[in-house]
Amino acid sequence: VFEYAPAPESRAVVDIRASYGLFVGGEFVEGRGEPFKSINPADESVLADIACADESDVDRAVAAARTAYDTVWGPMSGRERAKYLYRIARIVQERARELAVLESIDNGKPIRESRDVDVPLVAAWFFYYAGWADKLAYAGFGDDPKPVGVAGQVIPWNFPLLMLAWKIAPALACGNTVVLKPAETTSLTALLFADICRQAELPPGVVNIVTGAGETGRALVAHPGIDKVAFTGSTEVGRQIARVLAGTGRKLTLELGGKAANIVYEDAALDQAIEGIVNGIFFNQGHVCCAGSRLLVQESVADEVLERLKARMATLRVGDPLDKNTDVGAINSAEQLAKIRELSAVGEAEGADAWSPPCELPARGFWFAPTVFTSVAQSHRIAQEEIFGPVLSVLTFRTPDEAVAKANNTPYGLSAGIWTEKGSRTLWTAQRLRAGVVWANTFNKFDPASPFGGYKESGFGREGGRHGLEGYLDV
Ligand code: TXE
Repeated sequence: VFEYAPAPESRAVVDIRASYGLFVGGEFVEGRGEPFKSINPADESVLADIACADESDVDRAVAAARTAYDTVWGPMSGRERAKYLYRIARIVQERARELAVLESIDNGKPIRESRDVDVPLVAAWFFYYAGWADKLAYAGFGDDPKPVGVAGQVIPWNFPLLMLAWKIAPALACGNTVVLKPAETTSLTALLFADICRQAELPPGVVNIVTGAGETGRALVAHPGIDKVAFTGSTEVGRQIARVLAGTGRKLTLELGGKAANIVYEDAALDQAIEGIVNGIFFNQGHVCCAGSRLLVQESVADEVLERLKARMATLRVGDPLDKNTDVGAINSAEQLAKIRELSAVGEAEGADAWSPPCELPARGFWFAPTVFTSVAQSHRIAQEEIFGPVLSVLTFRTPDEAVAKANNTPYGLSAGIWTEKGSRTLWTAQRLRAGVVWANTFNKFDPASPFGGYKESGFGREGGRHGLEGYLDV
């Protein structure tokens, strides 16, 4: 199916092919839908043609997953399954450079992040869940919890490899087989992962990758052969999926958007807090569901925090994702850039003040300068809606009660941050925040042993830790 001629724009470390097939039953096969192009967001060049799975392809993939579940993976002992997961984890480590470079080319994120955060966490996730595969009887779900069967998994483009690991590692550890659909703008590392599955000699059909856009995702989640759906993406699509699954008796977990508050109290260690604010909103260009997109700063230190924050923002390097010194890379797609621009324009129209450090953006590609909005009111759309870009909205508060009330005043409830030197204040605040994750004196820290997931419109179900097994087991 492949032409192995690398696309002219491919960079030295990775061999980007001209076209890619679907991964079904352990083979790369052609899709029956109309192939689409994967674009490098940093220069708008075409990276490759990607196969599109239509309904019949999804059907094939689900059938392959079912056969693998019935004949090999379901009956296999947890101890044997663990060996495959450990093997995948090790190959991810061995091929880390290739994975990181391809992730940065395809997604636009800085190589420093894909190299130091995304790829190491992918390996960590497989190591962690490998450890559970033969210990499920000790997970507190009864002596002999059973796998659910075939999982249909749909993931977004912001952490293509890491979201894949969050979905696939626990599913496999519990004895399920999977059909996963990556986001249409970031299929390449999922297909490289398929190659890793082959290298690990994972039995055919245990992992299947169907590429395509929303139509492919729709066909997957609606397929009657799927026993469990796991989705990460927009709240709107999450709602649609919940409607499709209503009344079918099939399991569903949803990880949707966020509008996290990063709360800075007047007694916080400000140097640290500034780094945390910057990391909270500019990490991965702000394409982070748990991004600290609202800064809530206590009034008495607001001027100082803003002054220091602007000085720090002026040092951020925006540019080539493959440059090791880059802090902020490219926006993932033209669509996402348009959304960020639109919401930023709404922010100004509603009366907030935008500020960006002077920075030259590349002429080609999708770019947005790090931006901070002040004079933001709680009712402003930029204080309520997920922008999913490098844009921070600043609000102030006087008392801890007011901080909590403002932090909780959005439809979302995924994450939050607290900056204070007082432990008692941290606990007081954390107990009152309606958010699935609360970080104290840090932000955007992830660990496979720690459950992650939302309250309210941020979704339900947990990924990571022992709780992450629950969605993949029948108890
Ligand atoms: O999301 P979609 P988009 C938010 C963020 C962003 C906005 C839109 O605010 O600006 O969503 O992003 C697949 N049935 N988040 O349009 O459409 C789709 O192909 C089944 C937050 O990219 O939800 C992709 O694989 N699947 C978020 C995946 O769903 C469908 C991460 C996500 O795409 C489908 C991403 C359908 N009907 C965006 N329609 C987070 N929580 O991290 C689309 N898809």
